[in-house]
Amino acid sequence: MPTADALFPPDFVWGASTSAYQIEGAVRDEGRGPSIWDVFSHTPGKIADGTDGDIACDSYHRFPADIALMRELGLGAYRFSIAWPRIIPDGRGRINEAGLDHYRRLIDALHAAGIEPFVTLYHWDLPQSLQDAGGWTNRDTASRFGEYVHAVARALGSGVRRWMTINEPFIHSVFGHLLGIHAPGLHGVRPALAAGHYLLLAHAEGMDALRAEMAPGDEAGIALNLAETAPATDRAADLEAAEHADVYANQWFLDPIFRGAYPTGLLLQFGDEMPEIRADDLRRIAQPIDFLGINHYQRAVVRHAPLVPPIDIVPVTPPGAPVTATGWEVYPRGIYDTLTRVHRDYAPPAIYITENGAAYDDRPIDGVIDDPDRERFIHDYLLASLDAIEAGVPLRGYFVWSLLDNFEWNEGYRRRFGLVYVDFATQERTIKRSGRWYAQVTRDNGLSG
Ligand code: IFM
Repeated sequence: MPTADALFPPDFVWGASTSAYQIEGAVRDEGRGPSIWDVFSHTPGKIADGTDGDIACDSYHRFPADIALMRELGLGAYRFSIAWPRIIPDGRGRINEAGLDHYRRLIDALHAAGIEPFVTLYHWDLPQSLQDAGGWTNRDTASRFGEYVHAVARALGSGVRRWMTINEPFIHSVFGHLLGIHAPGLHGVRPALAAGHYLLLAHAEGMDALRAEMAPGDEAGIALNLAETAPATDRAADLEAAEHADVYANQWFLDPIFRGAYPTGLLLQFGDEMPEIRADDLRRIAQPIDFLGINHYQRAVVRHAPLVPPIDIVPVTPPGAPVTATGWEVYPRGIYDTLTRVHRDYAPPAIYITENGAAYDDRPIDGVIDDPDRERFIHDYLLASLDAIEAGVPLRGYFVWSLLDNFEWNEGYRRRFGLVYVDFATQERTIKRSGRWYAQVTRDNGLSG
């Protein structure tokens, strides 16, 4: 790729990300209880290609081979999530030692390969029994999360130095509880706002539990999906729509975590539909974090749409803009805008890009997966990230979504985000051309000319 040398700071962390339900499979192995995603994916009509995560990448059994691939990619870190229903199958009470043992083996194997585990504690796979009691619309779920985090941190803490409490509370609240396109499939403003608040409270419970168990120097934070917003046109209504969209897409979770308050724009519109917020909630949610994980894919270009409740805003793709296979706009400058804005307005002590990447319609030809679009995508987003570092953003690492092609939620297996191609019929893995290229990036600590 023709470019001048663009090198990252010496300690920069190069990684790739996955999540439990998307790759593990083995949904009935070694005492795992059912999760909301087992139930949802087995409900007819919910997943675009009619699939589920029962087998996925079978990474529960194949993690040694996956770690060998990580070594080939030169990864310094691997971000994965722990499946809550493997640890506390019923959501409360009994701890399943076999589940903990699995992650002990995974973490030990990562260390043996010289790869640092970055552990997410919740990536949307709630134990179904907690859903039966109201799930994230029930305040009690946050306390159950605290118990789970205590158990995990106590058992696995000696092998983990970087923790994330929750992945993308925005997507879980909106896709899962407002639009109904993700588990648990609820539809409503009230469930979505309740989920948002109780996920934030769970983050606070998780931070308390981690602080109680962590060793000095260990770090904990949260992973938020963030996207700068922009108006589709310069019409006043669209300008206003972009400002409102920023409240939902960014401020909804950033403000409570960094300022201890919900944004006024959210309260003005939805104050009456918020769940009960108790006196101490926001103070606890705003406790210091050691780093912010940012998942970034695309900016949010929006237009005013008076007939689209509840927020009268729709996302649009700018005419002629390049898009990925998911239809998401490729706009590398967006990662710079997001990083510099978060740094300016919220000043987290450190930031990791915990997810960035793109789905393309990869196909093996003679055993080779040639994916220049993904390579270009990551290259350009990395250059823009480097600009952000040069502008003073404390960006400490970058994780590609994803290590492997995997179960892309309601899209099933038809969206391939991996650096590694997975043939789901045989479970054969093949490093894509972008993966080979990323290995060079990790070796060079950046982009060489
Ligand atoms: O696959 C998801 C992941 O689980 C959360 N962030 C976005 C990815 C791509 O959609």
